[in-house]
Amino acid sequence: TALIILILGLSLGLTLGRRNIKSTFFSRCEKFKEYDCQKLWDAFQQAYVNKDPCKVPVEAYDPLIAAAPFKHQCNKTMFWSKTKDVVHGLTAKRNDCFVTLEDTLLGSVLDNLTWCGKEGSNDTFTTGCPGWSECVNNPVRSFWNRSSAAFADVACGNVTAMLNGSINTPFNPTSIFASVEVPRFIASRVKNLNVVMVIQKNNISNCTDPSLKNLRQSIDTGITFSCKDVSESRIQECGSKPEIACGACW
Ligand code: C8R
Repeated sequence: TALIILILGLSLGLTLGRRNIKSTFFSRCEKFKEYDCQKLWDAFQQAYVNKDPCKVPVEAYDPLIAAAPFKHQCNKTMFWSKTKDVVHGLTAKRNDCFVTLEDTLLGSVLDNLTWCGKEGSNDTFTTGCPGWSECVNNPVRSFWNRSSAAFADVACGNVTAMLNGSINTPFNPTSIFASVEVPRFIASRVKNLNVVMVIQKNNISNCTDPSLKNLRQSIDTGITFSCKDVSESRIQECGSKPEIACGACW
């Protein structure tokens, strides 16, 4: 009987785990009225299901991206690197000013989730999946690389990026922001890149950091670059004062 209970427990756990990501996907997806969530779930699954979880290239998500294209959000696009919490604390309150990838359908549906498939199975697993750096072509990493590329492709006008002044290299070449998004900013679409350096009490870098010089030098010459050191509390204030105009916040 112990064995039967164990097997029942395992299969129940498996079913629940699976239903979990699917139901999370659907409940988050249904908040976006104009999309067919079943169609998107199918497009999502085909990217990794029945595959070795270390052999899911970024292109595997092309059909998913095609099924949920980003709308143009000129002047509002917000990028970030190592500042997720500050940024989302702000955009939760000021989405009239800034739109992050997590404010779009794809970003919001898959935020904070882990998933992978397995060869010879049509299931979605949420445990035992490769970690971010375990292999490059893992399902989660490829998704964020692919969706970040698509998100950067539609950025235009005034673009904002929040970087972290509490780390050594705020503009880190290995980040998605540096390696995937910035290279896709082209002067015919993006006019200004405005970096907001988030300054906490014990900051160790700011806009004068050498990595910011690299950023300034790596962008297309037609794009105007600016960087401003702004305290974290000031950014939080911006979120709680909806009467302040978007551009006048810092
Ligand atoms: N972007 C990348 N990664 C994202 C993401 C997103 O929108 N949303 C989530 N949840 N993640 P980091 P970065 C997860 O190292 O590498 C876009 C992924 O699991 O602080 O420069 C976004 O448009 C991934 O492991 O920053 C933003 O501009 C970490 O968060 C950059 O790319 C990446 O967080 C941020 O990517």
